[in-house]
Amino acid sequence: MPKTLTDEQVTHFREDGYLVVPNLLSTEEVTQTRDGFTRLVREADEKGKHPTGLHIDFERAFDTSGKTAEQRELGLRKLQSFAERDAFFWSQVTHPRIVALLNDVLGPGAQMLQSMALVKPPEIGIAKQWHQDVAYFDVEPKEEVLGLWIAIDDATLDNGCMEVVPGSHKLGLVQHVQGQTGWKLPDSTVELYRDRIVKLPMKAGSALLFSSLAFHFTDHNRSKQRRRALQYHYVSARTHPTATGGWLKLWPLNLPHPPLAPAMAGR
Ligand SMILES: O=C(O)CCC(=O)C(=O)O
Repeated sequence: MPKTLTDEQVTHFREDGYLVVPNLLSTEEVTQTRDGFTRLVREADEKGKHPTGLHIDFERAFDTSGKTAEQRELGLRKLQSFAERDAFFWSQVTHPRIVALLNDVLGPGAQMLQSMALVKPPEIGIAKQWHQDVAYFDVEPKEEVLGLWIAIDDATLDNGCMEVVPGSHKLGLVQHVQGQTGWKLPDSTVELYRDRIVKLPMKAGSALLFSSLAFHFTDHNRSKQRRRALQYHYVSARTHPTATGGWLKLWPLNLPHPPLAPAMAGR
């Protein structure tokens, strides 16, 4: 497969643990993705229960009762496990442009570990504390897990753009503690790296390819605009769940249909 990234880009990814990929999605693809989020929220009930079983969470400060689907979308916090159930998003996860990118950093045969969309509603979208994504994933080798975070709105300093600590992926998995939104690094760890933090505002359609060992954070949304982003996690062909990760599913990217779409269930 021809290379998509330059040698300099691959070196940046390996040394710093992340790489910004400008314009990974076209304007039209960004619009289609936003429409996909709207469709999934409208297919779900008031509590966010979707017929296919994908997960929809609303921001804690948002009360869904008595709201129309259109109003509920403005309180959306997270969609999870949707690409493996939905044809539009499965075709995005497995798009040749993305597979070529993965090939450059993970080698051939990458698999999808997880699909998420993270939506910070205007003004009430809370911060995701500093963490390493592998704190959530019982897989090995941890060095061969990466996230592809794609901005679906302009991600700015006011609405919660990504922030990273370059080189932190070389520390391996460090201790986490439970925080308001799941695992987080202890404050004392974050303080050690505070002066190395890089903030990464990005245009809609641009992406952050990052090691799942990289320390990262997104702040509260203090703006009046939503901040929608996709986050797909991929692993190399040889990555496997550990003894405690038996529940994890790894999806090969050459499957022509979303593996958990209702019509496929039970096959
Ligand atoms: O998009 C965000 O707000 C942060 C996402 C993130 O770091 C995560 O869910 O692991």
